[in-house]
Amino acid sequence: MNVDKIMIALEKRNPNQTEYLQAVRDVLESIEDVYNENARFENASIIERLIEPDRILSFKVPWLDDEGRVQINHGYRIQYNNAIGPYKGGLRFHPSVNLSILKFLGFEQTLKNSLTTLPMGGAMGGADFDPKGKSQSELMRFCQSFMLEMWRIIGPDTDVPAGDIGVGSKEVGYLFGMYKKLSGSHNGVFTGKGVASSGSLIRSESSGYGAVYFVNEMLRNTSDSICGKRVAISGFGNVSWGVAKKAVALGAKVVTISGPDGYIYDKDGLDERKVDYMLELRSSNEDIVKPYSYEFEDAEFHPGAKPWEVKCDIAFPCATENELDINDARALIRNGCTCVCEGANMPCTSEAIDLLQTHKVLFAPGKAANAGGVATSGLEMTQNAMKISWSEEEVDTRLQRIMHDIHTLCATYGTREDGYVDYVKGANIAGFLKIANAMLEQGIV
Ligand code: NDP
Ligand code: 2IT
Repeated sequence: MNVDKIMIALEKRNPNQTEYLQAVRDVLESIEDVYNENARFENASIIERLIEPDRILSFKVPWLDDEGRVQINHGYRIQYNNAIGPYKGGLRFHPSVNLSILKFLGFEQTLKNSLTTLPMGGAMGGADFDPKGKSQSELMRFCQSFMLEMWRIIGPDTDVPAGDIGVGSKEVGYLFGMYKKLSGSHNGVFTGKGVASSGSLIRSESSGYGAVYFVNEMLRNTSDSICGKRVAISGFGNVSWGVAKKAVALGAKVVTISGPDGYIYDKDGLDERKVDYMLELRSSNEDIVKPYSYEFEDAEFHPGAKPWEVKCDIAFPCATENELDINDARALIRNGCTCVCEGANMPCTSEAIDLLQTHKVLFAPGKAANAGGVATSGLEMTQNAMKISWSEEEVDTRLQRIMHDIHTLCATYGTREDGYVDYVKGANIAGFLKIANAMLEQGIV
């Protein structure tokens, strides 16, 4: 494989799809050596087949707002790769959604799912719909219209969607309800369902919990732990909340959360009550963190700024892609940060990652660190297929074991001669090899 040659061809076919091209290039650069060591990969054009999604369903989503006006959004489902299991991945509702973002997420998901050790292929979907400020009836009507198109191509053994930005258990509930009505079948076609609808305990917390478990695994290598560390988090959504909840429970001091309007600096650190308040903030459907500073008067609100200027030991970017750039990385290093863990998907730019790694900062890429979310989705699929529900303890124990195993995989393929673990390389190689070997076994399909 010649990375530049592949990238030039890919760019020609997908001009301006910057996020997609960025995600592919980062992976190709990591796996180049391993790929070129095995001629069977090249002979079967594994990489050309892996970077291209299997298929994309694109559809319009017409719906009526509360004033009776017709609104139209664009919906998508990308079935990326099903070499190791049914297509599996989230749905994102956000005005920024486009094919480049969904293809990057689908590609990352494919490698991430491979790392979970569970049999899941990769997929991603969503719509350019903005849930902000919508009424419950509008949300429900939108979800129902979205499902009228997507239900045809999903199923418990073919494609199993879940949530992502703007899609939590409430939206999953509306989507699943319409799927059930159309298909006449109550099966495990969605994960992230409410517990009453046969969802798994801990699924809501799992992406954030998993990221904290992963950090503890990284720190264990140096006989350390997250207890007592100063932690900066971005975002205030599902992943941020799970990270805050577990980090606080394990004795860390969480001093920031953030939103599109700016960040909160809470010098006393979050406690259980404040973590619960994050859920209230989120469910207000407003899109701002500023109200936190009214609720807790000692907390400062910094409008229009990012939390990476605050002194911390560990940073968890948990909001969205490319939110932590090289200047932010410089500020973190200057302030003594020793560990950056991607709770979101690709929140750090490639330049930021290079700089962090050059300074020997422990760096966990999202496809390894936030894999606890989809791994617990996998556990939800297993429970649904077996028609049983595991206890909270059972799910959490399995999640911890999975995060431990992902860490081991990354260390196996990413440890350098000086002992520093390049988790980006480790995750990309381990994720790639499993899929590539499955594709080799299955022939040219
Ligand atoms: P939520 O919708 O619960 O929260 C997302 C947070 O990011 C919100 O604070 C949101 O604010 C903010 N945000 C979203 N888009 C932008 C943007 N373009 N600019 C600035 N801020 C933005 O989503 P999740 O917590 O579920 O997802 C967060 C990240 O974690 C994403 O990268 C997602 O792909 C990833 N992830 C999610 C998993 C899951 O199971 N949910 C699992 C693993 C990773 P607002 O939306 O109000 O603008
Ligand atoms: O990015 C992710 O891993 C998710 N949004 C979760 C996907 C899933 O199928 O649980």
